[in-house]
Amino acid sequence: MAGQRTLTIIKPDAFANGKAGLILALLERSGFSLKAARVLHLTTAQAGEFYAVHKGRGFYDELVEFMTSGPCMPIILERDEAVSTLRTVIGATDPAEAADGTVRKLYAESKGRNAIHASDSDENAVHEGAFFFAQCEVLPS
Ligand code: 3AN
Repeated sequence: MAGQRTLTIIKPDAFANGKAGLILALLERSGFSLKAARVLHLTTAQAGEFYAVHKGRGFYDELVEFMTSGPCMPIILERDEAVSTLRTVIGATDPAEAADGTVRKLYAESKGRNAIHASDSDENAVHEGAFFFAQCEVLPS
């Protein structure tokens, strides 16, 4: 359903630090329900493909290295205005600039190791959801 779903990833830093449960609780408190979830350790090829849009930027290699440094947790979330609401709930890319109470303010270490990913548009939410999950692995509304 357009506008109702988004893709988040609890990144390797937060997962390794044992913050996955706390982040899920914050997301659920923010009105999201889980429609698909998994734990996986991305390969370099998979991380490179997922972040292909950033290829050529100065932080690309660092980003791929970080995202392959340990397990992460992709999740499809549902609620009204899913993309924009999740962007607000996770906070600014740089935790130093993130608002109080946001996931990144609470759990991110730096602009690179920033705890969580969120899709930036409905179109990318669909694309990113399909990157991680087969249709039969995603719950209906
Ligand atoms: P966001 O995740 O807030 O949408 P983007 O799309 O600008 O941010 O960047 C994607 C990811 O690339 C970020 N989550 C972060 O992990 C990494 N990144 C962005 N800018 C930097 C940077 N200047 N230095 C290191 N990593 C960065």
